[in-house]
Amino acid sequence: MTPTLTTLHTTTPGSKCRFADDVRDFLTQQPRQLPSRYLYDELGSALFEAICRLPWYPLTRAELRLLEAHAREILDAGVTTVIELGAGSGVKLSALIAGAGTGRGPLDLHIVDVSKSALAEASRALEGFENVRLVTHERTYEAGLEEFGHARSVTERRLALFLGSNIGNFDPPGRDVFLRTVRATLNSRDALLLGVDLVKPERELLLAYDDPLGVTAAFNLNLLARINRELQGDFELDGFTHRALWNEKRSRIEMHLRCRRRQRIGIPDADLGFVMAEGEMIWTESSYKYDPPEIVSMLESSGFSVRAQWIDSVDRFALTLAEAV
Ligand code: AVI
Repeated sequence: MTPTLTTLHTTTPGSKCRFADDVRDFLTQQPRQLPSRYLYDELGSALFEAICRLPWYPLTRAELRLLEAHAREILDAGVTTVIELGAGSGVKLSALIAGAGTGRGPLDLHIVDVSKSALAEASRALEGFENVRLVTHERTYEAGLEEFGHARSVTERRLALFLGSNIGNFDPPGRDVFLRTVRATLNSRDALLLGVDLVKPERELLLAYDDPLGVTAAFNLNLLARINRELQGDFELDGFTHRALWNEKRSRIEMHLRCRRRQRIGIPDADLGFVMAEGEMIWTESSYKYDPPEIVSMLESSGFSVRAQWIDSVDRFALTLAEAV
C-alpha cells in the first residue's frame, strides 16, 4: 500500500468579535460565567494535554485502554470514513487505527477542533499511517457537523467519534440537541462511538479536577489570562482561586474562579467594566458524570441503537458503540 496522506484545512475566520460578545454576555449573568470552549487557546490546549497525563486525571488512560482492547470491533472493515469531533492530540485515533490492524481498506479521516494547535498535533500523530487521507477542520463541533450533512457516496460508511467525555461538558438539553445533530449527519448503519466518564467517589472526582500540582488551576485561570491577552482585560490573576465542586444533585463537577479580594475589572475590547466582591465566583465549566444505563438511554432517545458498551472498572469510564437507526 502506498502512503496517501493528504491534509486539507478549512478554517473559520478569526472570531475575536464573538469571543468579546460572549465574554460580555456571560460575565454579566448571575451567577457570572464564561463558556468552557474558551479554555482552549494555545496555552489552554497545552495545559489540557498536561492534565491528561496527571495521575489524578485517569479518563484519558482508561479510554485509551478500552480503544486498544476493542479496536477491531470498533473500526471494522466496512468503515470508510472516520469523523472525530474534538481531536485532542490525535493519540486516540492513532491507537484505534493501529489496533484495527491491516485488514481495513482506505480510510478518510476528518478531524474537527476549535484549536489550531490541537489539529496540528493530531496531524503529526496521524502522519505515519498508510492508505489514509486526512482533512482537518478548524471549527466548532456544530460548524464542522454542518459540513458532513451534504451528499455522500453510497458506499461510504461513517464512524463518528466523540471521545474524552467531551459530552460531559454539555448541559443535558444541549447534549440531546448535539446527539441529534450528530445523528442527522449519519445514515442508518453508520455508527457513533461515545467516550463518557462515569460517576465515582467524590474524593476521586475532586482530585481529578483540583490536582495537587495545580495544573487544572492554571488551566482554569488561563481563561482570565486569555481575556487579558486578547481583549485587553485587567483581571489580577493572583486575586482569583481555582475551585472544583461536586454537585451531587446534578451529577456534575463544576469549575469556578473565586475572587479573593474586591476588584474593579475592565475589559475594553468587550466594552465591559464591573466590580467583583470578595467571595464572588465565575463559573467556567460543568463536567457531567453518568451511569452506564443513562448513556444507553441518551443514545436511544437520539436515534441510536447500542451495539456494545465497554467499561473500565478500575477508573470507571465507558465506551459505547451505537448504530444509527
Ligand atoms: C475536555 N473535558 C472533557 C475535560 C473534562 O474533564 O471535563 C476538561 C477538563 N476540565 C478540567 N479538567 C479537564
